[in-house]
This record gives sequence, C-alpha cells and structure tokens, in this order.
Amino acid sequence: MEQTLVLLKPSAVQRGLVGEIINRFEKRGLRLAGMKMMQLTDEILDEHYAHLREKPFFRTLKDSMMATPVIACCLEGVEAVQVVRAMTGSTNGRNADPGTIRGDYCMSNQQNIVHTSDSPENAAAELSRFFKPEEIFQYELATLKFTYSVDEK
Ligand code: IDP
Ligand code: MG
Repeated sequence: MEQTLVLLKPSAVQRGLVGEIINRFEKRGLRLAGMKMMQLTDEILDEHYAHLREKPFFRTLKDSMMATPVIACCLEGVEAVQVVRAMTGSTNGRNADPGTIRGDYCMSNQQNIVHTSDSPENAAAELSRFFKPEEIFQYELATLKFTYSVDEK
C-alpha cells in the first residue's frame, strides 16, 4: 500500500468544497489514514514549494496558501500517488479535464483547490513535513476485501 498527501487549499475551504472532495477520495476506495486542519507558514511553504522559489508567482502562491487554514490528508491505497494525481487534473484548472477535481471545481492556475504529491518519493517527504508519525493511523477498512482482489494488495 502507498500513502500520499493531499492539501485542501484555502480555495477549497473558502468555497465550501472540503466535504465534496474528501467524499470523492472515499468513494474511490482510498483509506483516510490522517486528516487535520492547519495554518501554513512562510517557513513550511518555503520547503514545500522550494521548486518554485524563483518563479514570479511565488509570493502570491504563498499568500494564497496562508489565506485560511488548509486541511491536510494522508490517503492510502494501491498506487495511491498516481491514482490521486490523476483525480487531481492539470495544474491550471482551465485546462484540467472534466471529471478531475480541478476540472470540475476551478477556473484558476493558482487557486486550484488541492495540492497532491506527484511521486512516491515526494509523497514520503511531504507526509513527514505535514504529519507527525502518531497523526497517521493504521486501521483496516472493513471493505478492504471488496476493494481489491486477493493478489492486488
Ligand atoms: P501542481 O500543484 O499541479 O503539482 P506545481 O507546478 O507543483 O503544480 O505548482 C504548485 C502550485 O503553484 C500550483 O498548484 C499552483 O497553485 C501554483 N502555480 C503553478 N504554476 C503557476 C503559474 O504559472 N501561475 C500561478 N500559480 C502557479
Ligand atoms: Mg506540484
């Protein structure tokens, strides 16, 4: 099983989309292993978006991520990173495919509702950035054997 990070951005919190988005992941069959509300800071965003530090939109991106608290989620499933990333859609919501979260709920390149990890390596680093080990819970979903075949998990 793989774990991945989802951040419901201030654009999701403000627009009342938190429940709807978590519902999509639950319905897909992903297990919610951790979830909390947190106020992001300059320091954590400098790390989290280090790959964008030189971009002209870095300041507005950080401000947009601090506008309200975010909801951080740890989701688990077989190949969860790529499954959640595919559900997310392209960065710019205006180009994102209908049926994806961004393609269904947003019109913006920056106010694009969710952050999702883009590789297993980044997922591991991001989960340890946003969660303490004791905030990730190990429990088995009663539906597990109806979610995967015996040789899949
Ligand atoms: P991703 O969220 O699809 O992985 P990244 O390239 O990692 O995209 O960028 C992180 C975040 O930075 C995006 O989700 C978006 O909020 C913001 N961003 C990316 N490119 C632009 C841009 O060209 N203008 C404004 N904001 C951007
Ligand atoms: Mg990214």
